[in-house]
Amino acid sequence: MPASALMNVMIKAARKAGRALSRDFGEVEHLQVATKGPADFVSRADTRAEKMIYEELSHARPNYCFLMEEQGEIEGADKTHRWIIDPLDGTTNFLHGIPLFAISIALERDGELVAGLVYNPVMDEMYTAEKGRGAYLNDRRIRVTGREKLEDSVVVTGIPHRGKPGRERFIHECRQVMQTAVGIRRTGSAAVDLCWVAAGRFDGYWERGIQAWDMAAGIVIVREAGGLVSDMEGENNMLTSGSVVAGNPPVQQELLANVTATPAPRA
Ligand code: 2AM
Ligand code: CA
Repeated sequence: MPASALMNVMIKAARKAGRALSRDFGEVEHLQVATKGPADFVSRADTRAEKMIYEELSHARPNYCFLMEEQGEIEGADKTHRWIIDPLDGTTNFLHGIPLFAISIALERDGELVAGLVYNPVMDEMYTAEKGRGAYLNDRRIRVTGREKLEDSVVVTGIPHRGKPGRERFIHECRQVMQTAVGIRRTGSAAVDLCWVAAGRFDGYWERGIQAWDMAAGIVIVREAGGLVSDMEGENNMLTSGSVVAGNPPVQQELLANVTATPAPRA
């Protein structure tokens, strides 16, 4: 299916920012040896990519609202539309020279996620989906896996970062899932995790404590690839609760049941 006018706008913004991020990623390698470290450089790359995306999208759709990782909320005259943007998901990977990071752009209409794009510029993987139109990796239609049981599944998760709450609970959830799943993976980018579920590389994904911009685009992509996405309550409040469970339909259900199976420590 040819990309819609809306998706072409999103793709143009992502490609432009992706070129800049790729260049900066090349630089990071040199900076690894510098005593000061590349953290400031990466944060500048991040901010620059966000500005590029913001400029492209606000030019093409002048009245839409924005929610962005770096600049936060920007109100527009059209309250029915909101872009949700992460210019660099997987910052820690980027900083360490690991080529697993992505640009994430989602569009909400009347509070509902209707379009998502995730672009990993190093692998040149562009994931796109619009509600009712299917999910794509570059020009190829993608679908979630057909595995029916967690015991046959490889699932991916996110580990709470140093200084963040929820470590004990995470270890508890991991122990639960380890008892059944074939294996557990960790990429360091929530956007990549969701897209790799959509593309059938992982059968399921769970994580807590992430932000709306980490997951908004990926949620549309998983759903349009035939998968299910909910929060830890089995509800549709992922963006506000910060928790997410995704997968092909049976594995998503079983993973949700496992992760929430027994009372867990909150620390
Ligand atoms: P980011 O790279 O945009 O911050 C993976 O577990 C998710 O956690 C990623 O989507 C990543 O998004 C986010 N993340 C990385 N470092 C983090 C931190 N220190 N605190 C909270 N979230 C983080
Ligand atoms: Ca992020």
